[in-house]
Order: sequence, then structure tokens, then C-alpha cells
Amino acid sequence: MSKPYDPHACERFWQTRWALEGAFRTKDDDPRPKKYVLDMFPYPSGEGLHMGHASVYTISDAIARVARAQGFHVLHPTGWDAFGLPAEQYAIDHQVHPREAVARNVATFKRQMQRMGWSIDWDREIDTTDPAYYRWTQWIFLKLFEKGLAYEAEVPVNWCEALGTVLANEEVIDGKSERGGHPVVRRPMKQWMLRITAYADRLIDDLEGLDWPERVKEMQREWIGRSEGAEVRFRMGGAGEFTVFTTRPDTLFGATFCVLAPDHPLVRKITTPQRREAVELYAARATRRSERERAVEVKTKTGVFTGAYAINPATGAQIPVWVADYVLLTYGTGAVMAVPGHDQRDWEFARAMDLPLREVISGGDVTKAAHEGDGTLLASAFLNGLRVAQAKRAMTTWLEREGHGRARVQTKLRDWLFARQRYWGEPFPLIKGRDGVVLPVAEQDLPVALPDVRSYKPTGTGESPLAAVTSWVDVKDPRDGSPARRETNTMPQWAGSCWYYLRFIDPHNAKAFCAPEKERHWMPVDIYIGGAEHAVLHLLYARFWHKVLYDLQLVSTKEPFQRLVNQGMVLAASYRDGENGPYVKPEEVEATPAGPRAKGTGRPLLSVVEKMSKSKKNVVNPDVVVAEYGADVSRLYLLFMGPTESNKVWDPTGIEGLKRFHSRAWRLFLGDERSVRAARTSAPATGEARHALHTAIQGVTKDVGALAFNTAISKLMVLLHTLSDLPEVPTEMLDAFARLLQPFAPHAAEEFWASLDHRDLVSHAPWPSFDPAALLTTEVELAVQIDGKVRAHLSVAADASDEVVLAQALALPAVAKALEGRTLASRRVVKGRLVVLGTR
Ligand code: ANZ
Repeated sequence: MSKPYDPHACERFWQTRWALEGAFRTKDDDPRPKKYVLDMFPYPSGEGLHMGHASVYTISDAIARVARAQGFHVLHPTGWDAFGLPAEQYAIDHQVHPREAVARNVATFKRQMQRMGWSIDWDREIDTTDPAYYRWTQWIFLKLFEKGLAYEAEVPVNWCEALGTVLANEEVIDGKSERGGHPVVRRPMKQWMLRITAYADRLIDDLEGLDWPERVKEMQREWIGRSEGAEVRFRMGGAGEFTVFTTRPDTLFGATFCVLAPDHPLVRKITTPQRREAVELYAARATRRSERERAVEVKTKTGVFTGAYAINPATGAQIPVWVADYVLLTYGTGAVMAVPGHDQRDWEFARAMDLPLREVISGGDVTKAAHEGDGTLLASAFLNGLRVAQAKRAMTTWLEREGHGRARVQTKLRDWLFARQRYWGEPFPLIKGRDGVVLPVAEQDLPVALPDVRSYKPTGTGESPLAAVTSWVDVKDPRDGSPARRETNTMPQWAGSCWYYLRFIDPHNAKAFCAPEKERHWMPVDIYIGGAEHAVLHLLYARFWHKVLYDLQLVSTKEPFQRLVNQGMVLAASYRDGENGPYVKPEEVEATPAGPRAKGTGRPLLSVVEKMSKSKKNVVNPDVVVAEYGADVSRLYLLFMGPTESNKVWDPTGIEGLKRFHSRAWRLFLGDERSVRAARTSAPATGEARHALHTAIQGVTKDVGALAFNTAISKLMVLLHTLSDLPEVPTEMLDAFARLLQPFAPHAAEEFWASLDHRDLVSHAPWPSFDPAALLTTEVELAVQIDGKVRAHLSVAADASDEVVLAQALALPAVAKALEGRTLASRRVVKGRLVVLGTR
């Protein structure tokens, strides 16, 4: 019976059946080898699923489906990362409570995700804002607290006035908030910090064993920024002394001035009265820029002279002490020895301020630029003639012996500022007594539930809106019942995602965040797929928490994510009216031979491929695409657009090609019997057909192993061509085609599978295997002899029957010609070599 293709009916049918049968529910006890396939769970924004989600989750689904077929016990869960600023901002903008906004957005997301046919175990769905979940986020925080890894400190923080909260260094880009792009200023505040710096070495060293993109590892190393060097003491006559951190102690003889950070405590003390006004003005201005920004800013050098001098311990010379914002208080010692001959920033500063320069390493031209590379030491007394590495060691030894300094390793990583003055986050499980002592909430009293409040807007005073909820804030001191207060800050949005991969393993456990035997079974995550934008933030924070849990023997692996894959971005064409002109919607663009033009005005437009974004008017909404093409074709196209890790360009004509492929397959299996649907045979595939089948199985298997889904799909296209050309299609081939198609277009694959009279699901069918023998060249060349003379050559399938070979030989024009007017008396096939014909 033929079945017309209706993607919606077909896909709904299979989605319902999968759900009813619990087709993707993962049991815990299963003897097969495990594979934990995880993607970065979505933050359920009000915008709904975007193309980036559709792309990454289609990739992870294909990986999970292939793994299941290949005999793995697969865990492929999802959930909602729903606390944090964006949810709260959305709630404020739309005047709904964040809890309601999240519930609404989650419902939309879930509907959209289920519509895509992703093989997720929905029984393991988690929500970071669910008290049953954040109870354990709080519990893990208490572990950090008990270990002394959470502490309160008065530190200069990144304060964002518009967002009414402090932000982590990782959340500040070019002096603006990562979310919303609001200005961020430095200001001292008492804050909860997590001692991630205690793990700096391990966070670097353990990258070694991970199967991650080298680029991401390098970004983490960079962010942690481990430098080996020395501390050097500079005395200032009677006015005290300061210490600098340098990675180049070998250049000490070339230090011609020193620079202190504007907020260095010594600045006030040493500044001479004549210089006071200028120095204070400068320091005030500098605090308005973020640290990272100051650190990377090299173009413009600004600074002021304090009027004070320090003594270079190597040369004994008096060198001026300056203040400049390229020196950061929180790095090293907040003070540097400047060596303009061999450090480019110092070189530029010296040039701008007209300060002296001393060359101490040969090999460069210090009149043009600093010579930062290797060379031989000169003008440096006992170091003369040494190479840089030797000189570093010699100088460090000298510094230690003379009491001028010591060897030191320094990291750029700062402790993690862990508190936010916002409502929509996990409350800290902490109580502050009247005496200021901080007490952990008892484990059995967790979760500390976030109270429902009417006003959740940031107060702007630096206090969280929770501070105003007296019924929640005021508690009794567990020690003596005297009045005490809850901590009113909330955790940052990264907290919930620091351990969510552990909760999927045991999502309903009310006694522990995860049962140890389940953790041992499933960890580590075998493959983790997500965007490159998380290279430092989430991936560093989660690794840190995981290591803390490892040290507490609460998890069994040192690292959470064994393999990491960054999927490329989905880009699209955007059209602009002029170089910097406004963006034009694709519907308003007309394609002409002379290029794109604006409909109506006919003005020529500029087209560029860019990241999808509303402002560029180039957003393609997956909902709209699925409504038009169905989930299968959308999935096929998302995978076909390009290799997993490259950026891809959404081309509205490209998806049409996949639609044709899909319809052709549909017709082959389910089309009208008389015209298009292939006749079937239960006989096994032979000859070329067999070769094509096994070549396809081998090729697709290899490609899916390399996550090259685009080429896997093109191999299926080739196979489909072969199938369509066969007068009779062996069901064996149709069967394999359905199994190979399953990871990419699972709904159609189920339909095809059912048409082959299978009762079970193709989603549960094993991956087809190939016979290496069938991959060998199947064609053999035969000589055709007539009366002892070779008259022609013939190539035939190696396993072709004698009958077929003879028929083909006689059909050759050269043979027909030679036989003209004669009578064939004998015919014989010498397998694989000859066709022997005799005439009378
Ligand atoms: C003298 C020197 C000579 C330096 C030379 C470099 C080259 P990394 O590698 O990033 O750790 N520095 C030290 N503390 C600083 C601070 N608080 N703010 C800004 N810069 C600081 O960089 C270490 C180098 O950065 C140190 O070595 C110091 O400059 C500077 F030919 O000391 B160097």
C-alpha cells in the first residue's frame, strides 16, 4: 500500500510511540559498555529554541543514536539551566515572576525539543531552579565551605550599576557586562569567594589527559596563566620598600624605573606633596576600567610620576617610581620593575614618558622595539655572556643569597567571586550570627528555599532583594537561639551547571546528589558537545567543583568531561543597504543577476555571511523550518551543512536538496507500487549491488565514528541512487538503509523499517556490519575467444553466473560482428578468465 508523505503525521506518530514505549529511557543495570553522551543543557530563554540549539542537539542525538545501535548502554539526558540574570531580566521586562517565566519557557522548549525527535531520556529531566535540585547545589557549597574553599572577603569587584550586581571577571568583556553590555566599574565590596586558585595547578596539569580541542585547552591555560619567575625587593631609602614580581629576573640590570598599580597601598605614602594631586586624579580615573581590560590594553600608555625613587638592587642606581594602570594590583605584587629594553609595554611607556632605556641582552635593535627574545647577557656584571635561561637561574640564586628576593610561581587566575545581589539564584545555606560568625545551615534543613517575593528587582544598594524579606531573613542562631540573619546574596548562574551532569545519573535521589555506584558506572561523561563560548567559564568552574568532589571522594574521576566537541556556529546571509547601512530582511531582498537588490527601491545590497542575530535580521527560526519541512529533513540538513566542528551557512536552497533525498527514499519504500515503489526480493544482494551496500555501510560507519555526519549522509545518497536503479531491490539492502538512516532521519527510518515488516523499532536495531570481502573490486576482466583467437574483452561482476557472462559476451558488438554468418557450436566460461566460443 502506498503511503503519502506527511511529515507531521509521520513524525508525531513515531514520537508518540517512542514516548509510550519509553524507547529512550535508560536503565541503570545493563551489562553493555556505557556511553554518556551529553550536550550543554539549554538555558530556557523567552525566545525559544534557536538554530544553534537545533544544530548542537541534532549532533548529540546522532551520536547517541549511533552509540545505541553500536551496542552501547547510552545515557542521553537534558534539563534546564534556569537560574540567573537572563531569566530575571526577562521576567522584569515582561512583568512576570521569574518562576512563571521559567515554567512557560521550559514548556515551549520541551515542546520544540520533542518535535525534533531527539532521543532524550525525559525521565531524567532536571531543572536547576527546582528546590529538589538546588538542595544539592547548596549541599555541595557547604562542602566547599567546610573545606575552607568558600570565604568572605573585601575585594575590589566588578560592579554593574545597570544590572545592580557584581560580576565575575569572566563575565566582563572590555569593561562591559557580558550580558547586556552595560558599563562595569571597580569597587570594593564584601563578597563570597570560592578558592579556585587552590586548584590552579591541577586545572592546568590535568588538561593533559583530556581529549579536548587544543584551542580550548590553550584558552584555559591562558586564563589560569601560570608564570614562573622571581620576586625582587626594591628599597627606597627611608620611605620603605616594595616587592615586584618578574618573569625575567635576568633583566634586572636593565630595570630603569618601577611602576606601581594605581591602587597599590604604598602609592599614598611615597608620593611627594608636589605630585599628590596628579597621582590622585590619575588613580581615580583608573578604577573605572576593568582589570582584564587594563591588562590587555597596550596601545595607549598613561601614567604619573610619584616623585619617589627606589634602588635597583643589582646596579645600586636610583630609579624613578611611577604609577600606571597597566600594572594591576591583583597580579603578582601589584608592582613591576620596568625593563624598556626587553619588554614592549615598558618600552612604549618609557618612550611616551621619556624614561631611560638600558640594553642588557644582545640580538635586537632596542631603538626600534624591545628585544623580548633570547640572546646573550651584556652590561650585567656577573651575568655577562650567559643565555637568558641560564641568567634567570643565576640571578635568582644571587637574589636569594643576597636577600633581595626569591623564586616564585604566579597565576593570573583569581578566586571566583561567587555572590550576586540578585533574586533569581540559589540562596546561600548560611546564617550570620549577631557576632558576625557565619554558620552553615544544617544538612537536614536543606534546601534553603528561595522565598516568593513580590518585588524581585535589584535594589541598587548593593544588597540583594532578599534582604527586604524579613520573614525569610530573620532566623534564630542555632547556637543559642538569639536573632541571626540569613545570607541574602544568591549564587551566580554558573553554580547549577557546575555539577548537573552528576544529577542526570541519579536525578530522583532524595538521599544523595548521586549514588556512588551509579556515579562509578556512568562517569566520566564520554563525549560532551557544546559551544566554544564556554571554553573558560562553565568548563573551568565545573572542572573545579568536580575536583573538590573528587578530593572528598564523592566522585571517582579526576575530570568530568573526557572528550569535548565544539560544534560550529550556524551562520546565515545578512543583507545591508550600504557598507555600514541598516540590515534588510531577506523577504525584502530580490536576487538579480547583478546581485541582491532591495525590493521596491531596487538599491543594490551588500550580502555577508554572519552569525545569526536579530539585529542582523538573518535569524532562521527552527520552528518555522520544521513546520515547513518536518523534523527529519531539518535534521538531515543541519547535519549535511558541514563538518561538526566547522561553522555552517544556512542556505534556504540547500535544504531543498535534502527534501528531495528524503522524498526519494520515501517513494522507494512507501511510494505507489505500480509506478515508483521498488519491487522487492528476499534474495541476497549480489554483484555490484552487494558491493555498493557494503561500501556504504563501511563508509557511513567510518564517517559517524569521526562525527563527519555530512559525508555519512552523502554516502547514503549514493546508496539510494544504487537502490533506485535496481530492477528488484533486495530487502537486505532496504533493511540496512533504514538502519543507517536512523541516526539522522529517525522518523522516516522507523516508517521504512515498519514497511519491511519489523515490529520492533529501528531506533533499537543494531548497526549493520559490512563484509570486507564484499568491498574488494567486484569486477573481473574476461577475454572472449572465438575459435582460439581473442576477439574482445569483457568486464563482469566477479560472482556473475555463467549464463549472465555468456549473455553479456554475446551482446558485445565486436563479438556479434565476428560471429556474423556463422553458427555457434560451443560455449564455455573459464571462471574469472575466459569466455570460449567455437563455431562450425
Ligand atoms: C620585568 C620584565 C622584563 C618583565 C622583561 C617582562 C619582560 P606574565 O608572563 O603574564 O606572568 N608584571 C608583573 N606584575 C604585573 C602586574 N601586577 N601588572 C602588570 N604587569 C605585571 O607577566 C609577568 C611580567 O609582567 C613580569 O615580568 C612583569 O614584567 C609584568 F624583559 O618584569 B616583567
